[in-house]
Amino acid sequence: MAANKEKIEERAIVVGVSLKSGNFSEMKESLVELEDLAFAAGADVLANITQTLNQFQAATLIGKGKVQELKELCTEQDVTLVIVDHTLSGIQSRNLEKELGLRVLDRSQLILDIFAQRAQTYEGKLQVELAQMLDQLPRMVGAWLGSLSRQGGGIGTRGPGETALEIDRRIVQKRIKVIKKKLENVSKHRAQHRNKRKKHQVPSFSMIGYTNSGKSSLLNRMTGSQLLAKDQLFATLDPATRKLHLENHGPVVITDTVGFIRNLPTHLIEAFKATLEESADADVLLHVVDLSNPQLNKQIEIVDKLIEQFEWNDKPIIYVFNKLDKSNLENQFSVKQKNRAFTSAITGEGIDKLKNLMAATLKNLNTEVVLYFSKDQEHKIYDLARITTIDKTEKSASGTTCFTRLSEAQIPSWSEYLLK
Ligand SMILES: Nc1nc2c(ncn2[C@@H]2O[C@H](COP(=O)(O)OP(=O)(O)OP(=O)(O)O)[C@@H](O)[C@H]2O)c(=O)[nH]1
Ligand SMILES: [Mg+2]
Repeated sequence: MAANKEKIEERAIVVGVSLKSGNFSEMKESLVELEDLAFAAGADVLANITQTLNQFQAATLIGKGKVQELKELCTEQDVTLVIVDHTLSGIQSRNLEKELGLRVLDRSQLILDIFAQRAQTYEGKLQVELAQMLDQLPRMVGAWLGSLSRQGGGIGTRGPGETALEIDRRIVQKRIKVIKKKLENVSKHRAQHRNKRKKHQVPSFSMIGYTNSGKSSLLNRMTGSQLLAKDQLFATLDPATRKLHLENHGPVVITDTVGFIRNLPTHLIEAFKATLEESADADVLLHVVDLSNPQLNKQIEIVDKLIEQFEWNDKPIIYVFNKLDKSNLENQFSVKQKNRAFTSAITGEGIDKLKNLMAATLKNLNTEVVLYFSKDQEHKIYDLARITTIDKTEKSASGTTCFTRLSEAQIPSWSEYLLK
């Protein structure tokens, strides 16, 4: 994966942990991904170490011996940052940082840092700040208690500590309130935009999928846009909507949005609710999959689970198996999903088939209707042809009958011409 070369400042070591009762290969897969994430954040990953434990250690997550091993490796490699592929409590972060004399991040904090680096828009920046605040809040208690216990704690030290902690917590909570309020306002504005689109009755698609699967590239290829597409995790943060004319249907809009990954921080999901609502509003979801990725089925499973969690599964989903140009046959044969298209955003292969499938999916969503236009209303047929395909027309001396399909949203504005 292409690194953020211009920004590489950190020399990092990544740490994978799992329980003996857990799944070792899953831990390895996740750790490889963590290296990509570290790369995307601008760190050079020099080494990785793993530990399988009977149970996690309350003080440092990993065992004492492992901390020593890690410390030696850090000195040897002149490391500036340690990233642990597991959630760390406030106490654990603090203890590890003390032991190692280095900054220690966990997976969530790393992802949040990437998002903080990428955020461009006012809304994006607010969402990231909210996620970071929400993430920090539960860690604060542990970090404070950790510091007290290190000082010996006991009578007299606890009171002021708790007061200071409460003040800090209140500051963070206050800030959270302020950001939420600001985000609500942005969200309202955005909803108004969407309503406008609804009024125009334009069917909408939303690109979703694992990060780096090629969502932005596909949107660019289909609509001739120039959205940022990059071999980097989480290249896209802010949603973008583009128009497209589907030959067998009419105008539609497609929205590109932030990608997903395994163990997406829950605070991030909460903070990005407004962005995700944009997808929730679409008529059809395009689930873009990197067909060339060895983990493709795992990635589909992760995205499918999120779709379920967001309660989007009542929508039609088209699986778009992208990067066909560099995938092997074995991966292609492993595809089980039925409503699917195989594409390459680079060569353009399969894009027309995808567009046909999109039109057909919309058609299925629509209801067959028969509309009658008297002679003086016939100019309305041009408007009709702009939003849907007219399958058949029958002319008579007094007017024209049209056989077509309309969506639930479209029908009300045509009710006066409706025969059936
Ligand atoms: N070979 C090949 N590469 C592709 C294809 N589609 C996208 N890519 C490459 O994959 C990388 C990621 O593409 P993006 O379009 O940024 O992916 P994305 O899904 O928008 O990623 P995020 O916004 O980071 O979630 C880029 O380097 C693209 O050039 C494809 O069909 N074939
Ligand atoms: Mg993108």
